[in-house]
Amino acid sequence: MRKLMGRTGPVPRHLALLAALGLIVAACGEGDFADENGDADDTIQDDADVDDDVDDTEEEAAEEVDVEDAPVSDPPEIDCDPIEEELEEHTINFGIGLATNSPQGLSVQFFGDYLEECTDGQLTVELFPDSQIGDDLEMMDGLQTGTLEMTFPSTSPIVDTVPGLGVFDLPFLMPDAETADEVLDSEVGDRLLDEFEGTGLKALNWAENGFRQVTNNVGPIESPEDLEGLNLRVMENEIHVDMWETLGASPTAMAFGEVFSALEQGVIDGQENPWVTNVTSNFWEVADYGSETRHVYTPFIMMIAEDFYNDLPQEFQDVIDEASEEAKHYQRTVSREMDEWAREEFDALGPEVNVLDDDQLQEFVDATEEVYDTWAPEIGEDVVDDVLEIVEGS
Ligand code: TK8
Repeated sequence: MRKLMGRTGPVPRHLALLAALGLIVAACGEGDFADENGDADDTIQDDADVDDDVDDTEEEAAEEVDVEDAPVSDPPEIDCDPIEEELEEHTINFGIGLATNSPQGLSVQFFGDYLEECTDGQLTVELFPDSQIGDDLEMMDGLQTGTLEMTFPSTSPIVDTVPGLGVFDLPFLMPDAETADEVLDSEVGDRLLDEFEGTGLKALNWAENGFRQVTNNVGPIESPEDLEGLNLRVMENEIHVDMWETLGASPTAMAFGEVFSALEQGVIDGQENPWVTNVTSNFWEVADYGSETRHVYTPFIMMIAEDFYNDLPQEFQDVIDEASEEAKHYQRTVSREMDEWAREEFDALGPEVNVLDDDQLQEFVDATEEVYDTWAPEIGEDVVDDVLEIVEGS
């Protein structure tokens, strides 16, 4: 038996460019990814309609949570000899699912500052936060079709491209952030990133989404019985669907950008994301309860369009590599610094919060054991074994 160790704020008024870009991305994104990869259709709901998103966001007019009180380190010093040689200038459009003030958003801003400073302003980044121009799969599609240069998806919706990433979707796998680092920065971590080669997507680095917690409008989650019949939004990933069904919930796979309004309209009872997302994407506004279950640790992967990257001069490629390496460390640091603060903030903002103790969590661990046996062959036994070896040795 395994033992347990251990939508969003005021989005800036849409620029014409942004809306246009979003429409192009959405149009190109529709269905393509799922079709190319076979069986994704059944888990993917209707693609977000960008026009609707704009209206929804204005109606929501949620207040942005002030993260200035969060115990967050300043970005590291940028230490480089700026490239003085004049090369072709580029603006890198960088779309993300989360908010500008999330660890993801903060690290992309730092990444942009790094590029700007070290290329003497020749490479700049334009950030499109809050799934404004599409969800993880649509933005990846944008990279593949040349309408977007960079994005930062969770691993879970992209297991059709690299099945080994599904290892991170196994319930209660990761004991803590240090072990996550060991896995991400290991040989198997490198292997998984290398598997993107030739897909049109270049995986630059691992960052972290973090440990996921359940929020809902029915009651506190303390044991699997509390999940009975709960209509929980999950990521577009069949391992997650299976895990929640195994626990007795009624999961609905849905793209991230639709979650806030689905909760607001009562289409779903709950969702699960790290505390920092539950705060910065305003899920506290549409939840009565938050339960610290830490059921899955999800990484993020910083990605750049392969063709765009390959066509850049070596000097620019080197700066992008360095900047993404620095941004990765900063992102992980901030994510961890904000996690506990965000739980307290979520609590202070209204919902009732409960933290499950090890005995309570063990019930969930025992109940989901079979998920490993079901999915290890799909994920790849070698990947699962390599990751378990690191986890068990930690
Ligand atoms: C944002 C997503 C999000 C993920 C989800 O683009 O879908 O719930 O946790 O962070 O990647």
